[in-house]
Amino acid sequence: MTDLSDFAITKKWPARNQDRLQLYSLPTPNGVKVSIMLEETGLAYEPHRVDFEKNDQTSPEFLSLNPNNKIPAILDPDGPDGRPLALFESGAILIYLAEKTRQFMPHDAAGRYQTIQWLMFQMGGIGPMFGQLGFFHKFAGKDYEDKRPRDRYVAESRRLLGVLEAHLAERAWIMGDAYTIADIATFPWIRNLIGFYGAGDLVGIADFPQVTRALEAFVARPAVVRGLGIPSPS
Ligand SMILES: N[C@@H](CCC(=O)N[C@@H](CS)C(=O)NCC(=O)O)C(=O)O
Repeated sequence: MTDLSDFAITKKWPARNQDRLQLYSLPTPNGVKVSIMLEETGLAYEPHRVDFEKNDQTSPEFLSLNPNNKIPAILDPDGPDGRPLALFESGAILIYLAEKTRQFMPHDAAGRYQTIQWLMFQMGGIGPMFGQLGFFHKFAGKDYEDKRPRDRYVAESRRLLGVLEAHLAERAWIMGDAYTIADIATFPWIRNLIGFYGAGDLVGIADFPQVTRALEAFVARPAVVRGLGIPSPS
């Protein structure tokens, strides 16, 4: 049996089943990418809630796995060569899980690189830009008198939505007929922009019907419905 006790994170979040992949997360747009992926693949795993209200993400145990104090992170007892693997950064985790299970990533080389390209588009563009828009529209930044930072992120978010809109005009999903980790990375952020951030009108979401059409298909998937609530409050 694999022994995960060498990993300090298991002192704070004990692994009940040492053979299962351990997920440390919270249902935020970055966190649910991994819970949705795990639900889609059917891999057995144990979710652990990292409570931001208790600053769990800056605890020494969490930092031992991710020095960047951000969820999601995983610890897989059955990593490459059968050895445990700890990983942070949602994009890296999605690629790892896709390759481990051979699911949600095309098997041909060109399709694989194009999927990674759209995953990077989310990681480097949609996530950071929408996140800044959330700060200036919904959180502390909304009280700033100077609206230029907010407007900058509105414009950039609209531009990114336009890129996605044009791409989806001829495709069911980002990679065409195949539903992939690029969709699993992207649609939680679109949902968050419209829902939690309440920024749909601000970015003119009605101008992006292909994006909202694909979002509706995404949130209708049973694994997505489950993943959006994991880890649940204890
Ligand atoms: N690039 C990282 C971003 C992760 C991230 O920003 N996580 C947020 C929640 S969505 C977080 O953990 N924030 C806690 C903090 O900054 O203290 C990834 O995709 O995994």
